[in-house]
Amino acid sequence: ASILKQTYSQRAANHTNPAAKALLETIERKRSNLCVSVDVTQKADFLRIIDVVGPYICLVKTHVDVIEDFDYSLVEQLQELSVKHDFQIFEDRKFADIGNTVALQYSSGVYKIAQWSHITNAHPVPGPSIITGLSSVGLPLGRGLLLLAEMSTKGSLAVGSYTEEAVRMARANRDFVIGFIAQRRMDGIGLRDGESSVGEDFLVLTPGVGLDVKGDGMGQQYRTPREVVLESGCDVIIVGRGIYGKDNGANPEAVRAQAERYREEGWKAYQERIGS
Ligand code: S5P
Repeated sequence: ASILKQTYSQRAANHTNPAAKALLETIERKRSNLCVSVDVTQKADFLRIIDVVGPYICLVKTHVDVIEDFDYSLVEQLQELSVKHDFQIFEDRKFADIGNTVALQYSSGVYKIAQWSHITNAHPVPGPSIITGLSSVGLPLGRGLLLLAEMSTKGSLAVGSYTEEAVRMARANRDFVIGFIAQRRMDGIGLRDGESSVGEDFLVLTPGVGLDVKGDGMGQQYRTPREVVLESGCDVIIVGRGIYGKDNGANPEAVRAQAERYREEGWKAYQERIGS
């Protein structure tokens, strides 16, 4: 059957990369295609939000470099929560440098991202060498990479032939590149004469998801879970401020209610897509 009609657990069998498999299995087990993006600057807010949304999500997306009181114990507490609530971890690092530099940024420094983040992402702008650099660190650890093939922002330059080249880079590195940050399915994009995308199953994780507002006044553009999952065929919805709000998730019951709401909307759209 077409990928669009396959269940997440059927699709887990299409993958050999451990991070892709684990994400798909987690989605099915928890009946959640919701990833929460926790973009807050204080450790206490970060951990409280994750503990509240944990039961409703398959994946936590972090920007670890915005946390002001970061120390490595934060990583240990995040890992404990990921076991407690059964979710995967995605550091949204958006690597964009030469292979040697990104390998250092991924493995070393204060954050040692490769040690704890199952999934990370990269801009394709440097070309295939960025994958060579990151995979030298991540592949032996069973990690997976997403390429930013498109962006959610107004005026994004990641369109047309740039997006096509991103998909070609992924096709050439299917052991490590598990999918895309994009706004729609990438199946068949950038195929050259004689090439086919049969047997390909890239995951599409999609930010710019919100039910109540259309934008944020700084270029972000929001679409609904239904538009993203049902109409555009994406696999995971990424929601930040729509869930933790304007007050860094100060009201846990409000955060919990939003997580439940987005989980439900995302899952309904998926069920409608596969026709169950
Ligand atoms: O195209 C993109 C790619 C990403 S990873 N647009 C995005 O918004 N993101 C990230 O998703 C962004 O860095 C932020 O962490 C999250 C969206 O947050 P929200 O509060 O607007 O839902």
